[in-house]
Amino acid sequence: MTSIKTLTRSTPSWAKMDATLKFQICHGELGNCCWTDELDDTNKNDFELGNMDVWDSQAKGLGACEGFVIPSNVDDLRVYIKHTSEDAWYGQTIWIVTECASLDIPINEYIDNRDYYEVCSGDVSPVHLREIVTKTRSSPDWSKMDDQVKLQICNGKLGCCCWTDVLNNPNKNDYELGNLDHFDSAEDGLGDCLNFPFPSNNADLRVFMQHSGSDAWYGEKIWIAFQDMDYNEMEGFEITQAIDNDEYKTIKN
Ligand SMILES: [Ca+2]
Ligand SMILES: [Ca+2]
Ligand SMILES: [Ca+2]
Ligand SMILES: [Ca+2]
Repeated sequence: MTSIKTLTRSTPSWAKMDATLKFQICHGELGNCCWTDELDDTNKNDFELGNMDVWDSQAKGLGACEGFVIPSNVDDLRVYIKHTSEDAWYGQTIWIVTECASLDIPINEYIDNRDYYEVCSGDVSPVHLREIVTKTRSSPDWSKMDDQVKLQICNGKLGCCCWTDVLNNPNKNDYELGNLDHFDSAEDGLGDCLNFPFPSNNADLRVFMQHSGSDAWYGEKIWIAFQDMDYNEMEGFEITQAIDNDEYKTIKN
């Protein structure tokens, strides 16, 4: 291995960071891994909006990953990122570069708060998302909503995420007091989450919600169903707080 390259997203404004990342690269048997040091280019303000940074030396923190042997026919490369502070980083792509190859991995989620994740490289043996069900609280009165929410659903790996469109049944007044609403099609707004692959029915799901508009929603629970699941098998997540305006909130992390 000769270098790692990182491309920081150009939006949103908080995508940049003034902190560092550490990478762990593994393949083959358990423990066949290298760690970088903290990636930090002392001659440059790194991880800035829209910028590519190249980590190709000990001085920049490549550490034990410099010269780490990655066979050209490797089919199980695993990449982990350790975040080291409280300044979130939202990358667009990372590259793992060897003398004869460059593997690019898209990043579809930000990392923050010293989290450590395996990076999603897309090799899931999938089950597919088919339905989302929401339950609105029956009280207080303002729990109901005529505005819009979208969900982001991720599995345990950094960037293995889909976004729904606005979840809305075209022929129904959704999110009314005490009601269950079912979203199971493109028309209902499942967006990229419709048929999105997850590694298993009991994947380590992480669920986030984005609200828009000024009519708050106070849900009670959200269920997510994969292919052929019946209602009783759906994985449910309690909602513990209302969401309003342009808030983005964690339902389960
Ligand atoms: Ca910076
Ligand atoms: Ca930031
Ligand atoms: Ca409301
Ligand atoms: Ca409504």
